[in-house]
Amino acid sequence: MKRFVIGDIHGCLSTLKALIEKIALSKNDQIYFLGDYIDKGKDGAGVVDFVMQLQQENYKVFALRGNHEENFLYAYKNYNPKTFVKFIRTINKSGDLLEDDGLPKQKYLNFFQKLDYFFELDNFWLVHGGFNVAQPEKCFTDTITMVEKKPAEYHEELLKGKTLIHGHQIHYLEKITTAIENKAKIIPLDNGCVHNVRHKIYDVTKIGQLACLELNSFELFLQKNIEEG
Ligand SMILES: [Mn+2]
Repeated sequence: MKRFVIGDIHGCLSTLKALIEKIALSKNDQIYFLGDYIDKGKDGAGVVDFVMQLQQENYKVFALRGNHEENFLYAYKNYNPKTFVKFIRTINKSGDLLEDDGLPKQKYLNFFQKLDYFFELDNFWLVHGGFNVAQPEKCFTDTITMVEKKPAEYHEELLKGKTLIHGHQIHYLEKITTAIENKAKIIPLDNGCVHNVRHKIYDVTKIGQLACLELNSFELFLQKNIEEG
């Protein structure tokens, strides 16, 4: 049994499918997603459909919540017809998550609401952003920090010496591979796969890949962005 952890996908469905092929996922394996399935890229709804399909086909899927799923739910909770549709369709380019009348499709709401904030495994913590280690009493209840924290921080005692694996903040490939080679206590897995053409801050020659770490072998799998258009 292998345990695969996949970073931020942001609507890159073809890239995700290619990565799943590359790792030769079987139904005995576990697959963990670090959140941020939607927005920025062109097919967030398709990514969620694909993850739900894996679940329905009885793959062992463990899905975390990113700030983009959290923000979708927050915007819906504070529903305002004009701003909600503008936020989802125009700003986030995720109109496919909505019905024609502008309300969210129920299947996506259900999926987002069920997403976990973190997983604790034998030797690992998996979380989208990080933990509030500055306030120990809130460390495992501060869900805003779990989806939003940048940069992720470590605390030996609170995190029991287990390795923290997170997404949310784009890291250059070299930073990711170095953390894995050194078995660092914090391992970032977001290489900004959606940004293969331009980015206002990052050098796009060092980002643009969807990363997957297999936890038993510590092998890193990379899939270059293959989205069209
Ligand atoms: Mn994020």
